[in-house]
Amino acid sequence: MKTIASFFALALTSAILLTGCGPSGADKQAAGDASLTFVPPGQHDDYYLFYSGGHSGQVFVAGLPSMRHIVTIPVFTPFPGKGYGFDDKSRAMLGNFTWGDVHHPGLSKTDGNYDGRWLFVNDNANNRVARIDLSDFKTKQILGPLPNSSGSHASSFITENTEYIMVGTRFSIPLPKGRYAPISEYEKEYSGMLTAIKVDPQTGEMSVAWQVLTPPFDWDLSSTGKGPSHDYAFFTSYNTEMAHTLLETNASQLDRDLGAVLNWKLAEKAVADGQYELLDGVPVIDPTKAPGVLHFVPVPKSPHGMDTDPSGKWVVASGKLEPATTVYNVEKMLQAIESKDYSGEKLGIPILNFDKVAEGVVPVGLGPLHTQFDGKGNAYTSLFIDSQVTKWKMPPWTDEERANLEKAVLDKIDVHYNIGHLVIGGSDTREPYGDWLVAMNKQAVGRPLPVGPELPETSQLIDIRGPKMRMVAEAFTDKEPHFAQVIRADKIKAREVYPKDENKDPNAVWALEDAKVTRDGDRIDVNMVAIRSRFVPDNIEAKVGDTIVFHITNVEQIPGLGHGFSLNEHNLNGVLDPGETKTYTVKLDRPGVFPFYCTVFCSALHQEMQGYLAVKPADETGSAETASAEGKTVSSKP
Ligand code: RUQ
Ligand code: CUA
Repeated sequence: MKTIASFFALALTSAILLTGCGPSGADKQAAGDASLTFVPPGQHDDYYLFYSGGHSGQVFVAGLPSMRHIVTIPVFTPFPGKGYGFDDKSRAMLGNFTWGDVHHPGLSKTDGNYDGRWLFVNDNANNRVARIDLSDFKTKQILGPLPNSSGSHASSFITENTEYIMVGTRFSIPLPKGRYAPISEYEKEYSGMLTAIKVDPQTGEMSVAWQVLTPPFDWDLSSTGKGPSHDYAFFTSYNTEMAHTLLETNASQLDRDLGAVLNWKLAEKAVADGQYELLDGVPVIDPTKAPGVLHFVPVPKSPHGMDTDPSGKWVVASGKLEPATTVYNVEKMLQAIESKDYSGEKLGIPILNFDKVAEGVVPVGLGPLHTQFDGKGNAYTSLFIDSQVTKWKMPPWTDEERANLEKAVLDKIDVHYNIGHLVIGGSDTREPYGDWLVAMNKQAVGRPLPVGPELPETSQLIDIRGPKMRMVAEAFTDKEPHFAQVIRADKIKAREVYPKDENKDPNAVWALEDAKVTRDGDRIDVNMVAIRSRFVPDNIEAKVGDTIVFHITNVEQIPGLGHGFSLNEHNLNGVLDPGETKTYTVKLDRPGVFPFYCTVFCSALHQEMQGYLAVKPADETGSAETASAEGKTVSSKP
């Protein structure tokens, strides 16, 4: 009996499967693939994924392979969630800008590999570069607007030992900035610029080191050398035509544009030898007067990305309007430079002979943009028009492959839809991780749940461990990742609190009895303690016309125990991490009583963490006092 019952049960199950109930084969396959990205609750991802946030002005941090968003790092844009852009320091850093356009994050390197210290990002709109400290995931410096540069698109690309961050200006303008010249004089009066930003090896502090003047091309992307190409940085331009209107057609005339081959060692030497002129305070090298600093190399056609492989022996560039990608042989480039084997010059800059330095042109597909490397001899190129990623074999090629480079194309995979950048962890280092590829796609119609006409961006995770690429997961982000960087999680040592003994802020107060209010003329300094679950002092008096300066110390030393500080109707929201001191300056322009409270859910009595700033009319006599039981008025000079 039992056997018969089992037989019927089995027959029934088979019938259900055959008649199509339950997941389809493709869905089951997808579910199986997704398990590759599964990170159980409470466990950590293997990698950090840092997305540039485009015109959000931020950086998004996700885990890989789960693709889960972990945190947003505000860089060029105020972000109340982290109290960024409200305290005096971050406000000063942002300057008069409230946004930026972040395109290319670049991790700091030592000996050609990521060292986990800093992440640099560019602002294409306002010509700035910022440094994020990876010990606390906070923006510590914003450099710029850079002199003599307008649109820092070709950055942030980091040299092998973080000697420099390379920047190419996207737009050419009359220099120095502030000078007018009619656009009809574009070729003569406008200039492009390549910039080297020096990074202090101890502190990460950035400063503009020197610049190299160029014709008014539009510099697009960059890549730094390593190994045999250590001394070099490479840049593409999409407007060798030097058009200034209707670039869509006018900058697509030539079959080959010119890329730049910059020898930064020789540029350093030129500066040391005094071969420069100061322009807006920066040593600017005229490369026609400093031979060797700059060469051009022809790149087919309207190029975009230019990427150096892990060995530093090959540089790959893609022309958007050419269905192929070109591999340059660094050794041949160096020989050509050495023997001055040129095919001509442009405005005094020698042009390397394409046929002598190009190793081969690989027919990857339509609209190639960017290339990444897996460290196992393979390259992966994003195809904007075909909406695909092509995997292909890097040189050295066999004679058979060389005779027909279609044979070097190994695999293609569809992405949805138009892909821009793609990233493989460590692709720009000596040792790529070579296991995951993230495709960052534009115009992802139909992918997410509908959220209105403007879509989020999609990124798709592709497993590249086997011979065939395999898409395993998809995630969405706010606008708008361009490029990303991936680093092994154990490379980053993130701190959990700011230890009390490392707090060097002269206005920090740690003991409740040291909290105080000090008046000096129209200025009131409040040295305040934030502790679960109160502010000390919590009652403060002032008058209209005063400037009140809050120096608030979160004295907690427990991981994750932040406090906030919001002052009603004064557009102020601070966030203080454990052990942190921040300063907030507020000009008091109207009378009233303004509550302040903690915005971070810090304890069971978080709601009680509040106080009052009572502002008297200006003509009322009496000086600022604190009515708080703790916290005292130390000096009160009327
Ligand atoms: S760009 S989609 Cu701003 Cu990096 Cu190539
Ligand atoms: Cu402190 Cu809520």
